[in-house]
Amino acid sequence: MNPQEDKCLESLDRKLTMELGRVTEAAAVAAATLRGHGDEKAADQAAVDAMRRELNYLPIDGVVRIGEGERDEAPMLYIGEEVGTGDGPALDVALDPLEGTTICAKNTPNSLAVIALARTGNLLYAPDVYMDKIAIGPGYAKNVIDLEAPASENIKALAKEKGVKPSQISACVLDRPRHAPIIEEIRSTGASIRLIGDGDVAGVIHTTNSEETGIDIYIGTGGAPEGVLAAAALRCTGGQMFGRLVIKNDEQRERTIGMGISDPTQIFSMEEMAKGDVLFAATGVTDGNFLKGVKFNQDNIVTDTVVMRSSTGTIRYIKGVHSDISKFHLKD
Ligand code: VTB
Repeated sequence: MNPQEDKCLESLDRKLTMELGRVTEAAAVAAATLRGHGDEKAADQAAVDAMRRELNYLPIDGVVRIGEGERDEAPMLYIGEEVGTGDGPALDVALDPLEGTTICAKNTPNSLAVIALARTGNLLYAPDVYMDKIAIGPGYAKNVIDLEAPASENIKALAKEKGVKPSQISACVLDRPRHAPIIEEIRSTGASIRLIGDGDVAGVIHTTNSEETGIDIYIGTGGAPEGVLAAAALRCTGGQMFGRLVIKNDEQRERTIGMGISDPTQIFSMEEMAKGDVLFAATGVTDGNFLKGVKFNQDNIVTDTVVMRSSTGTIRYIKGVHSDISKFHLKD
């Protein structure tokens, strides 16, 4: 690429960062119309439809790499679907129109609409399996955390690095029976645990602003696609994250290798999960620790969105006050 072309893409990226916020706003508003209705599928479908519509206005030649599932199981935003107008840079797209479908269905905190973009080949094409994850926010020495070390050691190392007692550290963990040993380990240090029902993309992002969220570290096993999305966000905010796929059988191993991951047992750093310049956007669906949920007012709809870019490290919080609500194509 010659320098002029590069510059052209650079400025396109600048605009794209802002445009991405429109994509997550649309998905979040659609999902929020079904917030608290107890119907995960309907809320997810509404978010998918809205995100896809808005995404296809973007001047990109995008391919969904982290999406709603394999082509045969997800009719829209499936892995491999081409998105955008086709005119523009060739990009990998990672998305989750409704991260935390159960949270949305119950109208509890921290469900989000999320998306990340990177140049083709720069996102980890992770299969829909579990991933062991560990993440902390910015400002700590390199390699304070170690995915292979016991949770108690990670808590103690982080406390030392932060200059506090382990009892002053707070960890975020998905509330799942599989996490019983990790929970016991963490509690043995005196640290506090925030158990979350779903939404580990938000859980990881919360570590980046512990003063606001009260979360210092994320530990546990969640979805691999959500791991890549979280890594993309952390690339922009700073922080450290490591992930390793949990491969349970030969079918998963073959699928993983088929997606281009030659060593399925590899521990990926956040830089390996999301390389190069990364753009990330999220809009709150339900009220959360770092983004408010969508508000439906008499004359407008209000959204709370964060857009970020790794190459500049700029993080923008955008409060959208939408007076023309027809653009959201909401059903009665
Ligand atoms: C997590 C969580 C997601 O999946 O990744 C989780 O962040 C992992 O799967 O919101 P299990 O529910 O099987 O534990 C979600 O809950 C939904 O995709």
